Amino acid sequence: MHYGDLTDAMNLTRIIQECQPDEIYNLGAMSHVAVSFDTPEYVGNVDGLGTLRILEAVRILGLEKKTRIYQASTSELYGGMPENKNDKGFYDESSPFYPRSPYGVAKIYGFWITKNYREAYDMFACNGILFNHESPRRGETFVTRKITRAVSKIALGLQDKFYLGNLEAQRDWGHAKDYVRMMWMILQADQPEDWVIATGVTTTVRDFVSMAFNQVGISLEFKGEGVDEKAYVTACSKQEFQLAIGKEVLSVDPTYFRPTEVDLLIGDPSKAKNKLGWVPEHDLASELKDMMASDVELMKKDVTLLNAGHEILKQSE
Ligand code: F7E
Repeated sequence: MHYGDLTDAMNLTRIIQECQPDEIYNLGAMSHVAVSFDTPEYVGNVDGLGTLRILEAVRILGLEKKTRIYQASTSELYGGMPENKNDKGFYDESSPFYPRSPYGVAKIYGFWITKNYREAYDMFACNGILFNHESPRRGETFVTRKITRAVSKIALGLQDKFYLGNLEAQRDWGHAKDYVRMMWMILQADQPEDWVIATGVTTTVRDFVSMAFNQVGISLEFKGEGVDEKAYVTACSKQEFQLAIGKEVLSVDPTYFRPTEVDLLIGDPSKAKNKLGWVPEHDLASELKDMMASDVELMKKDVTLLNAGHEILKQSE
């Protein structure tokens, strides 16, 4: 393990010189789209110029022929512009870009500088244009994990309700396990190229919420529109997770709206499937099952701690 910093070219160059790596996976970034509006310069430095620093270190160390580089590119490059989808209604490797956040703009620099170094210096440098990928390890402020954590807490009686921003947004959510395997496959390919990794299915945030509650046997109905939309419990089928029928569990909070939103993303992974033989093992349902099972277990530990706390309080009274 080495201490690294994408804003420090000397540090990166020294680490790469010491390690003489066969492969570099640049997954380093400030990756939260909403936060990038608050820290645009930092994001440009880390996500954009940080990519250049790695490429340039490999080049000046004379490792162009030894070190293969994977750049974590993103579906945020497309910005969800409907007119830029292909004939089949998907974004693919030839769809034009139109980023809608400082994060997307910084990542577009990372994309092009990777492609440029590949062409200019004949380096094995590739972009994986990954659509959203989730798992139980997803950061707690990204929408999927925020939902699975909140739903688990609400089902266990640890929390009353929760708040989200744009429920209409649609994302192509895949499982991180499948996507990370594909990152590795990209660097084992015969030629350096850019690849779209996606499931080809898109789902609204609202439907993701319903699916997460369904995992604990709770059905919902949504009422109201825009900032007034709310979700209420309509049925509970599991003995373990019983809530009052009609209970309000979700409201919209405009704090979570973004200055510019990416409304809909859906990717076409045909190239990765046909050329590299990538076969994803998960769909959204199995991914959600994984995330909910993990968060329910995690939150049950909170219940145990809470009960132990109550017991101590009772004894001290
Ligand atoms: O938002 C909406 C939000 O923050 C998804 C990153 O890994 O994937 C990720 O970017 C959608 C957006 O991910 C809340 O407005 C509603 O439309 O989970 P997210 P993202 O912005 O799609 C791409 C591929 C990356 O490259 C990024 O690094 O959900 N949404 N309510 C909300 N989002 C959040 N975070 N929190 C809410 O309360």
